[in-house]
Amino acid sequence: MNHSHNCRATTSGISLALLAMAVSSSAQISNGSFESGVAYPNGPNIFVSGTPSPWYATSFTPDCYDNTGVDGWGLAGIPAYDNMFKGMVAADGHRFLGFGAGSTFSEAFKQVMGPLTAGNTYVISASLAVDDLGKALAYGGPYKGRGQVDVLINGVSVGQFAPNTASLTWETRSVSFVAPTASSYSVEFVALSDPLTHAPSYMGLDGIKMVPEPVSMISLGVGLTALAMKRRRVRG
Ligand SMILES: [Ca+2]
Repeated sequence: MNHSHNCRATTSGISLALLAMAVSSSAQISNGSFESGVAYPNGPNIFVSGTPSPWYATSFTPDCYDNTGVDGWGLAGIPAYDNMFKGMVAADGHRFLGFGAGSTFSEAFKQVMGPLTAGNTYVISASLAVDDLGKALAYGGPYKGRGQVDVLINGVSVGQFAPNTASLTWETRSVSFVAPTASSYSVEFVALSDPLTHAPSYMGLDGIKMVPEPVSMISLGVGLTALAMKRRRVRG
């Protein structure tokens, strides 16, 4: 076995260990997939927020959907709610959140999350879907738009999840931001109507995650590779 091969293998081991540390220590968002906690303590109710802790509604009443139907809006549909997201399976686990926006309202939900490192860049990603089949006339609809989702950190917008390109289909969306200096941090998602048609829009969100910007980890890898090459030159 030659010496340079050994060196490379060690470097790669260090990179993976650091990468794992960076990812495992970055669970700033809790319950990002809405899988834990009771969504509706007194049973599904369209006039009550279905946001399981530590999420809470900041505008109107976002709705929890549950593939199993044990809590939240069973996917068999509730007649009064016109079968919104009928047949939709969660992108991750068995629950997702639905929320809508029209000309006079924008539903929103929020949580106080774990600490961030000020000045570092983070990426928030999620699965986004839209039910644009024109249902729920009595509840802010008909929802025919493909809306977007405003992402706020400490009450300040850091970008939007762009509208879906297909109906009832989970698509991955992300925005990145530089963490401000603050004593605590919150993340909030606000439903926005269709940016083109302004039609009321009803979206689903699931699998919300926050991780350090991959670029910084690539830089780390480049740094370690440079270090390894330097060592190799010295030893070789
Ligand atoms: Ca989920």
